[in-house]
Amino acid sequence: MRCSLRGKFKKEFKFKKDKLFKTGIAVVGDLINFELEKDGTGTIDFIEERKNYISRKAPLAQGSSYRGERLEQVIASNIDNLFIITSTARPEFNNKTIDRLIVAGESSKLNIIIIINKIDIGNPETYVEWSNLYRVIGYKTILTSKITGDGFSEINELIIGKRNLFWGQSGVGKSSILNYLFPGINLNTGEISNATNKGKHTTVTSLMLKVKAETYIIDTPGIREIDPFGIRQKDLGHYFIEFAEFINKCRFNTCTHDHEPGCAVIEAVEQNKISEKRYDSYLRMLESIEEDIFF
Ligand SMILES: Nc1nc2c(ncn2[C@@H]2O[C@H](COP(=O)(O)OP(=O)(O)OP(=O)(O)O)[C@@H](O)[C@H]2O)c(=O)[nH]1
Ligand SMILES: [Mg+2]
Ligand SMILES: [Zn+2]
Repeated sequence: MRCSLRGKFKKEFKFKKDKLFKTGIAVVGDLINFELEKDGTGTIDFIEERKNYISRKAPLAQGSSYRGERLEQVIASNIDNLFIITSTARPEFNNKTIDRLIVAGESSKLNIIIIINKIDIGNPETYVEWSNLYRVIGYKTILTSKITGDGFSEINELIIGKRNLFWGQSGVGKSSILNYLFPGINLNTGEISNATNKGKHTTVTSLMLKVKAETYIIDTPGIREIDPFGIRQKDLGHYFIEFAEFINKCRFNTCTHDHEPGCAVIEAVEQNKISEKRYDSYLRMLESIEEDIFF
């Protein structure tokens, strides 16, 4: 049903100086009431409070207002599972992006599942090593390929009775995976650019579909960049879940695990109890928070 928003919502969200606004008034996953108009369209007059939602900083081009301020872009709401989709190659596997998506998911308290797709074209040594890294931390990790059919039965079991969000870079195979699971849905899929090995942003709007009783999937447009929204430097470590057992042992309770003496996280990295690759991601994110005027 095509719906528009009642004017009152737009007023609430109108931009004012010195105030942060969300860009999504009604987003995929929201529960709403609408009034049926004579022309068959609907007018949304009520949006239920969100149980949860996931967001990122809006890309600069559309979200900046002045002096680098970044608005929050809500991706979807009322979600149970966040499937983070990556690929072994074409586009190249990118652990830094996974770690950013994990931070967004953890800060929204979602159940996170990591999918490494296209194992038919990847190097097994590399993708097995990466999947083990995330599995050891505690994340369910699934290796998939639409060519070999690997991994799909596992996804199928996890989605039952849940609202499932599929998120990741363009071209990793989000829409292809959903088409494989539910052949009738016919989502658009696109080629990978031979020049850049990147996706061409085939999916342009998020779409939620009911695929079984009480079971929903959400296909989303591929993202170019992901900066989680609203995360403070001192909180970032909490979203790297394997840091948890060390964080309380740092000498200073304001420790950002960057340079501080007596940091138990740094010590754990030195003793190989925390992966150096994950710690690198952490430091990179910490830096990017610092650079922003608004976190
Ligand atoms: N070799 C191989 N190619 C795959 C696999 N899954 C998807 N692809 C291909 O990857 C390309 C991109 O797939 P899409 O499903 O459009 O990717 P997407 O993540 O939805 O991309 P956006 O909508 O742009 O975000 C297509 O050419 C697919 O055929 C796989 O398991 N193996
Ligand atoms: Mg797509
Ligand atoms: Zn520390």
